Amino acid sequence: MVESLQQPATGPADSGEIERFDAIIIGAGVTGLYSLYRMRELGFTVQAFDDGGGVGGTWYWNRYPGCRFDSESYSYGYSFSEELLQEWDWKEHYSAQPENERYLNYVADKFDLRKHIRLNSRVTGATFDEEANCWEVRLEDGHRARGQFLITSVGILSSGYVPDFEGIHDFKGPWCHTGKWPAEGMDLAGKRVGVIGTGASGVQLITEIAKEVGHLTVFQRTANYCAPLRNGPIDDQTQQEIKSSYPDIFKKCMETPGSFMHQFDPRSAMSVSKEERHALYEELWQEGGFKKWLSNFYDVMLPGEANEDYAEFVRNKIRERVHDPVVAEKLVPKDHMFGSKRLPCESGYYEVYNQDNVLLVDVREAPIERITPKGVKTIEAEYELDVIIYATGFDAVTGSLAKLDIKGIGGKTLKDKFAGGPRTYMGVSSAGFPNLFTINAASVGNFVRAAEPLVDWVSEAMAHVRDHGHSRITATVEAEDAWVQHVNEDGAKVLRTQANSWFVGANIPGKARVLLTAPDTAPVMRAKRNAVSANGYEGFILE
Ligand code: N01
Repeated sequence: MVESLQQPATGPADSGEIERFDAIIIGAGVTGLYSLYRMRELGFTVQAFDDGGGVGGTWYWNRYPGCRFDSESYSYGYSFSEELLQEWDWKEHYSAQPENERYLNYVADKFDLRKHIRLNSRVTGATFDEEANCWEVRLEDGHRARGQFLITSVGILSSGYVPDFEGIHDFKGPWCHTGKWPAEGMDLAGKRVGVIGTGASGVQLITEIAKEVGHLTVFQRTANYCAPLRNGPIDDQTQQEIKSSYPDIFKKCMETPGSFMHQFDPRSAMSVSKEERHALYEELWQEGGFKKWLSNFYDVMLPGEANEDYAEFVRNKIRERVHDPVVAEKLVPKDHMFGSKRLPCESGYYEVYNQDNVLLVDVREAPIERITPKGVKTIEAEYELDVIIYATGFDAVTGSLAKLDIKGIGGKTLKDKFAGGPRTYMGVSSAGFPNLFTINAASVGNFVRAAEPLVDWVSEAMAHVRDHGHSRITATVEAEDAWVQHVNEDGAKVLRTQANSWFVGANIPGKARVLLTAPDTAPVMRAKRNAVSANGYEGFILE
């Protein structure tokens, strides 16, 4: 496997002494950077540890070709600084990884956050000291630090998953996972490349590398509903319009279920004629990004007749673009509802399969048997390859937390506690783990829009603890049980629990199948948290 992102550790030299802070943050990605900023503003001493060689989290590690936003760039930036909003020019409507990484570096510099960040520092464990009421964090290099609060800003999709294929290490050529793409890149020009996985990462990667590889073999287990991203550069006039309308953009985002800029049409798809319905489908199809479904009839994103009607519309769009009808039918999803898995956006994905040097292998029909020294062997054939790329996803939400070896009261581990699925109160606190805030477990949607209010709420809860002279805050068992029951019962009704995907842990063999995030919309989650704090942190014990 290619592993080259690691650079020497930066930060204070390890003197063997235990450093002390008010709060320790694990992760210097989108959420970690804002946590640092916000908590420091509230007067806390803070330190972030990140195992990456740079800041950016997801936007540091996922540097595979084609990686970019599929929410509008200007809806994804931080909103907390008007100066930042006016200074930063997003170059494209759906910005690519290099620019996103630059943006997060710019934020780290502008707000002087780097002095609180220790890079190349993998946290290997954290234990709650019950007498001192603080967390002790251990790093791979032996370094230790203590803080009253521990904040896991480790991202929901950061623990890469490579299937345990027999013979995986026998392969003679280079191979890597999309989420750990080497900084110096992979030499794919003219090579025979195999890509396993066709989720959002695979779709972006395949489209981009098909332009340079010698031959591409795509191993697909499940076809996805992909739709055109319609990216483009932002011209000067649009740039000015964006900058003058940020309050409006963010207000819109705060009102929608997933914190995106788009609001559903309040009509039911089936309440209008087929002509009218399809006229809106077609009109939205020409628009960028998620607008195609998030500005659509509201019931397109609910299980039922409208959902299937729109699914067939998308299937036909796929059929129109792929020349070979047999290949087209393989690319048409038929085994899950539209929107029940994450919907990838693409920029020429289906046309890739019209290239003579591209082969689609259906590994549901003929599963992968093993990896061989020469390539990939399915039960039907062996495919000889120079490079293998695993676009096989992530052990979402709980995967990264489990790796941290977090020990709470009585030495109990978070990993064991979460073995049957996350047991939290509102995704942020878990009984028996005082002063730990798991702020990676936000609702899904536009990540920055969801993360900012969540970090604000957690930071204010920490200030409340400090200002009232408490030493601990932790969820009660009752509040946690009620939350888990809510996630299970109401989660069963939402579209994203209707298919097997990372949303429910079903992509990882042996992982419990439960909704890993809140079933609530973003406005409902914010209202719930605000009601909890307004009621004196109802559901928490303050000691
Ligand atoms: O991962 P995935 P991803 N044999 O889990 C296949 C975000 N994201 O990295 O569907 C063969 O979606 C698996 O097949 P199946 C976004 O939230 C955002 O692509 O399980 N195949 C699937 O095709 C997204 O949802 C952007 O049958 C195997 C693929 O691997 C999330 O990250 C861009 C297999 C994994 O798809 C994860 O996306 C990229 C096996 N044993 C990602 N195991 C943006 O645009 C797995 N697969 C912002």
